[in-house]
Parts: sequence; C-alpha cells; structure tokens
Amino acid sequence: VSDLVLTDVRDGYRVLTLNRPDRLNAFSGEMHAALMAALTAAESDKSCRAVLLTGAGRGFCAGQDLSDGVFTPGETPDLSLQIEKYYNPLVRKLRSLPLPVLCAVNGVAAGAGANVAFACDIVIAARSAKFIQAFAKIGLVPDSGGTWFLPRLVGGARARALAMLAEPVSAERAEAWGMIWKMVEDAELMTEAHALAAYLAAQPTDGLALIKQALDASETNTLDTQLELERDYQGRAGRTADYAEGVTAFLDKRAPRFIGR
Ligand code: T3D
Repeated sequence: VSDLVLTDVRDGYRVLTLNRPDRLNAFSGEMHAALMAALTAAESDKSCRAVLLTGAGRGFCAGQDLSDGVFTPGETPDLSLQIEKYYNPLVRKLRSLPLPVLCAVNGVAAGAGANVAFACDIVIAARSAKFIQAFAKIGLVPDSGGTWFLPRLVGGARARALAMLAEPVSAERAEAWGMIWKMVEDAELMTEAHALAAYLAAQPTDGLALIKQALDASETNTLDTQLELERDYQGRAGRTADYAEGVTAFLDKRAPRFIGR
C-alpha cells in the first residue's frame, strides 16, 4: 500500500488524498499507480457509494512531475506513452466509475491536475485555489481530456485563450464561468466536501451512475438517440429498489432510505 495516495474510509464514502505535498502533488508514475489502485479499491467496496478526491498540503495537483525522469536533456521522449499508460486510463476510470466522484480542489490545480479535477463529477474549490492550463508554457497540449472538457465547460473562445495563454483562473472566476460547481471559503472546504460526499453516499447510487453515463453519452448523441438512451436508462432505473423506496417515501411523506441499488 502506497502512501502517495491516502485512503480514508468513511461511512459510505472514501476520501482519496493525493499525497506528495512537497511537489504540490504532481504526478509521478508511482502516484498514478497508487491513485488507480485506490479508485479500483473504492469501486470494489460495495459499501462505498461516493469518492472524494483532494490533495494534501497547499496544492491540489501540479500535473506531471517534470522532474520525474520523463524528460532527460539531450533525449527526445515519446510523451504519448505516458499519456497512454497513465493519464488516459485515469480519466477513463473517473468517468466510468459507477459512483459519484467529488473533487475538493484545495489549492493550485495545474496541467493534468486541473483536467483530472474537471474529469470528476462535481468540483468544489477553495477560494485560494486556481486552475492553470500550464501545458502551453512548456510547449505541450492540454491532455487528460482538457481539450474535450474545456470547450464544453466554458465555450470555444475561453477554452482557446485558457489553453494558449495558460493564465491562472481563480476559483471565483471558475465558478462564474461554470468550470466548477462552486467556490467555498478555504476554512470551509473540507467540511463542505465531507457533507456533500456523505449526502451523495446516501443517494440512489445506481441512478447516479446512470446519470453519469447519460450525460457523457449526450456529448456525441443526437437528440433522437439521447431520447432512446433516456428511455432505456429510465427502464433500468425504474427496476431499482431505490426507485421503489423513493416513490414510497414520497407518498408516505417521509425521508427515503436508499440502499444504492
Ligand atoms: O510529461 C508527460 O508525462 C506528459 C504529460 C503532461 C501532463 C502535464 O501535467 S504537463 C504540465 C506539468 N505541470 C506544470 O507545468 C506546472 C509546473 N508548476 C508550476 O507552474 C508552479 O509550480 C505552480 C503554478 C503549479 C505553483 O506555483 P507556486 O509558486 O505556488 O509553487 P512552486 O514554488 O512553483 O512549487 C512548489 C514546489 O513544487 C517547487 O519545488 P521546490 O522548489 O520547493 O523544491 C516546485 O519545483 C515543485 N513543483 C511544482 N510543480 C511541479 C513541481 N515539481 C515537479 N513537477 C511539477 N509539475
């Protein structure tokens, strides 16, 4: 078990904390492996119904660790291998996890660190956090889904400027532009994050997983195809115990007790 990603098992959810604070939690190969293992463990734990991702120390994640040996002076690396081995599987994992993934951005999120946050389902950020598409500053292209998420989150004009200028975006602006769900005061970030994670963990988990899939599918579907998908997903949601509980609780005028299936 690696201490590069800390796992805190809570009632119904897991907190995963990126833990290389002296490097602002930049990704090394080992931290990638630890995060993937932690996500896989969360997925196979049937009592885990939400994941909260955050960072230790003053940063959330500074993207690729530029001192990790990928770049060696005088040599020409093939960065596509890094992307294929680490970043693409991570983004795919976050999007396909059948659980809500909440991201609490506690400080700077740069490069792949920013885009990993955007790959999560719900992002909250501390007032002092900032988001930087740092790639252009070192001659690279936004990865980890950045060129896909950004135009969808903020529109083409802002996406292009963010990617090309690599200017920091404050948490306040990120909220105003719809890049994240909300900004909270620094001192309240983790209290708010735990409250949201606990709330999500008590919701109809299978239904939330279908919502994730449906929204992702909508990015490429026509309205007609999406209407058919909604029909099918609603059919599946309607067969869950949580649907029966939700309607019964509503009619009984009481709070529902969802079991996640
Ligand atoms: O290469 C591939 O595998 C392809 C994949 C690429 C994916 C990517 O993510 S590319 C983008 C990589 N990330 C960056 O370019 C960001 C680099 N970092 C920064 O620009 C700044 O550190 C920040 C704007 C994020 C924060 O600035 P600041 O002033 O708050 O902190 P700092 O002093 O720059 O950083 C604190 C320490 O963390 C410092 O170490 P030191 O001097 O105390 O020993 C700094 O070197 C280290 N650090 C920060 N980011 C990285 C890093 N070390 C290695 N890699 C980093 N990305």
